Amino acid sequence: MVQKFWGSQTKRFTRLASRSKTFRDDVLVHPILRQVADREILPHCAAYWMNTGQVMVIGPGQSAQWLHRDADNWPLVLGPHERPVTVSCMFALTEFTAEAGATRVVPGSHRWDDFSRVPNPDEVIQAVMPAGSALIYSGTVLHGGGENTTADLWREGMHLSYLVGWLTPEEAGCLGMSEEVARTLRPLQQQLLGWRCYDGDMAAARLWTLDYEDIPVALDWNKEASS
Ligand SMILES: O=C(O)CCC(=O)C(=O)O
Repeated sequence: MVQKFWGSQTKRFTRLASRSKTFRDDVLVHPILRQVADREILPHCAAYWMNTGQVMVIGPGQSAQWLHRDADNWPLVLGPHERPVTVSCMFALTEFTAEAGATRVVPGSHRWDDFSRVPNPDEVIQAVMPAGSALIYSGTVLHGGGENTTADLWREGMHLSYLVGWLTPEEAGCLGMSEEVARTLRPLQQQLLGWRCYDGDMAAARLWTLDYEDIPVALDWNKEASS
């Protein structure tokens, strides 16, 4: 099932923060994306972290992916009247044309009263955009990869999403990178990648701790740096 969702003619890979300094220094912490996340999901958590950082390359012959909501991962919090928990961004690394499989989107579907409703064909549009552009959308917007009808064009997209810090992300961001690299990062990067604990407002609202401590404390990062 999940293989069908990923696509038989689609190449995907994760661990972008470990593979690319540009990703971790410029993309992961991009001010525009964080402004969107600060406005949409930060009101509902003490901090958010990375949900996904993936490259999705749709090849010739790939059929359209079924429409879905990123928040489908957390069914109990999914619903039009719930508070948003995740925001996503799809970057066009190559030109997103309709023929090459530009992402299909159903604008306004995050406001539907009935999330089981199937969209009419005329409600589905494609995020046609030049390389270098990006589509930012809420986790409750219906969307999916488009069909690639070209003979030889590969549509290269990069997906970054954030999630409220009290939900489990799709990717185990911290396991995708070595501790050696993680300890050199800024606190914000560490927190987005799961190398910091989630410190809520209440004394008892601490998650993702190690030995009851924040991760850098438990791993003695500062001590080692100053010795
Ligand atoms: O490749 C795309 O345009 C969208 C892919 C997607 O939404 C997903 O795999 O979750």
